Amino acid sequence: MKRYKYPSAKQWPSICQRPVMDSSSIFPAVNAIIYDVANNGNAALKKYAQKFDGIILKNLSVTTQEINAAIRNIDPSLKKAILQAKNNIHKFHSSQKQAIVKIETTKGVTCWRETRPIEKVGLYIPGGSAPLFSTVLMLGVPASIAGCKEIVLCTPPNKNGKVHDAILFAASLCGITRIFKVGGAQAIAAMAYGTKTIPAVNKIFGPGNQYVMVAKQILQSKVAIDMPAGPSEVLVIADKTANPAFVAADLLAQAEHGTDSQVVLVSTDADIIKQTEVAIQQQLSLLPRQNIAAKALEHARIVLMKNIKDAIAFSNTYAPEHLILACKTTNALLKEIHTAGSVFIGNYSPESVGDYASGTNHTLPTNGYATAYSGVSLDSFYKKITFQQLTDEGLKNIANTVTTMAEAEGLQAHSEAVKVRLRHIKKAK
Ligand code: HSO
Ligand code: ZN
Repeated sequence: MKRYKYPSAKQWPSICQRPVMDSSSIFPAVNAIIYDVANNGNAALKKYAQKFDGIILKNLSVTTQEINAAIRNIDPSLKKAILQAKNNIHKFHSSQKQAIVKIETTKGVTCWRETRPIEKVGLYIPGGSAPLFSTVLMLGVPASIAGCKEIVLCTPPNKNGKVHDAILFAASLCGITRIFKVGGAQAIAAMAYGTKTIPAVNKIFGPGNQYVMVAKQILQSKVAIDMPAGPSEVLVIADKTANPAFVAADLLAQAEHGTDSQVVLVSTDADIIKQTEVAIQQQLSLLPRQNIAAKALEHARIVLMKNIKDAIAFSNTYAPEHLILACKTTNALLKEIHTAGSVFIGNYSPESVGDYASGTNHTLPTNGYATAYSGVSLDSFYKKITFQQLTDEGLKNIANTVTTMAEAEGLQAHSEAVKVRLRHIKKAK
């Protein structure tokens, strides 16, 4: 862990720096996979399933029988948990629907905006060391509320050629039926270009390893993506009211994601820091993923600050994916938070609840992108179209403004498109 005591504001940016990930070395490999999938479609996907997942696949699609078996086989208590999480995520994301507001900007000139679902979306769900079926809900629920016509899901199969029951159950809850046993950069390429089996989509969502991230980055000229991604992060602000055992647990929850997880503790109280460090050591030894968490903690940062105001300002500089406020919070303090993906307020709001079940989305901007990006929401699955309608009166009211500006830009035809109508209106009267 790296420890800092009362760093000056000048030092904050360097403390806040994320490790620079140089992915240039894997670009050639990812480009080759993309090229192969674009040209050889399913055959390339089956070749990579054998190479990377160790399985010979006859069929890339998950069958209805497989989905039904997963629904039958899933552990009843897990089923119940997924159902409650899905309901909360559904409630919160449904509340994001917006009414159409028509505005008369000038008399007779009416403007408004309407949303339309992105027609085809692709969801990528990593397999790997932890099958993230919670991410199926986080992406599938808003996609289905938005009304996306085609929702495609790609996820790598295990060694037996199977997809985790919970992934299939969560997908079925969201009405997703087009599920493919394809992982890695090849899955992103398949959803971008389409193959005989897998439809090409308009936007790709979801986390993944470096190969997946690089593939999304490369294919951005062909398909929209949710957001650039980096390792997951948490920043906890703790004052003397914090509970060190809770803070330690939250830091470890983040650390167990991966050895590259970013863990930051900012506190105004040296005792709380000390007690949290002790609690981390006690709790760490009990965790099944302690090796991963311990590695992540090696580059964790602990910052002692003079006051909460500085702690919040530091957090705004860091722009954390998750911000936990283990401190006395007031509305005035919340207003000071300008930059974060998702905020957890008070001692009883661990990040884990947002990761799974409170209702908010867990697909959030990392790597400082919270400065300009928002997490996935209902909006992420919509396009917004603006409309305008003018009456003859409206056109007369705005004509002079448009013709004056058009002519000053040297665009006479723009001006004429207005004037021809004005002459027509005059004649008709
Ligand atoms: N904390 C992760 C989401 C997640 N956690 C999934 C557990 N499962 C990124 O926000
Ligand atoms: Zn998590």
